[in-house]
Amino acid sequence: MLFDLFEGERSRLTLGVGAALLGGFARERADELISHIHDLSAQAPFRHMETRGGKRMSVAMLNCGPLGWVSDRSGYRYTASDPLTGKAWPAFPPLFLDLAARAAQEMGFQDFVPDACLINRYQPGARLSLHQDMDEQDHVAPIVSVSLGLPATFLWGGLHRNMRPARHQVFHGDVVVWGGPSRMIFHGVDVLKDGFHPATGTVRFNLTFRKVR
Ligand code: MD3
Ligand code: FE
Repeated sequence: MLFDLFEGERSRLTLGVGAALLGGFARERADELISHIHDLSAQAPFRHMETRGGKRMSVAMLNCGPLGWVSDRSGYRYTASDPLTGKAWPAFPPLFLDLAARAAQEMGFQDFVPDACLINRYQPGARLSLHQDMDEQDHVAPIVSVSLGLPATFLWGGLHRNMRPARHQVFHGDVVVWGGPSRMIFHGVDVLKDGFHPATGTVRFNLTFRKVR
């Protein structure tokens, strides 16, 4: 595949004002990140949340940090405890905070301290339809995302849902930072293709670090 030629290179791709894909930024810590994901999932299991309309999301999720994003028939919100276990979401592994701050800094956002990290797990066939992230009170702070395992296609739309999205491949260890005017862009992830990645097997993980409050 043509993309494999470039997979080993570190590169920055500007997606919009305040938004860029930092190729390979998390690569050298990827194994540690994945091992933390496995530990976290023993404390707060991956689950398929329901949308307000009662549909089961194809992406499985869990959270770590002070706040976690949840969705059910009453809608979307951030909570301090896991509705499944009643316990606080597991704490941030220090590496998570460190990596998120370094990636934000790379894009000029100083002192990024997220209070939530949503961990998405995509199995083949899973997708995330076009949406805006607007459940956070802070619309100024950036969001930092880390891709692990199988490659995926990001959909990068506009400020209106009806704009046809651009498509960007993301690979194991890639980081996307978006803030400023790009914070409210419609985005999503295309249907995950079958595959095998030595670090994650048959899945893709994505971490999104957010400042909610
Ligand atoms: C922002 N997750 O959890 S994050 C989400 O790969 C979410 O799991 C996706 O969207 C995932 O809310 C994508 C990275 C991303 C990609 C494209 C964007 C964030 C974006 C385009 C515009 C704004
Ligand atoms: Fe999103």
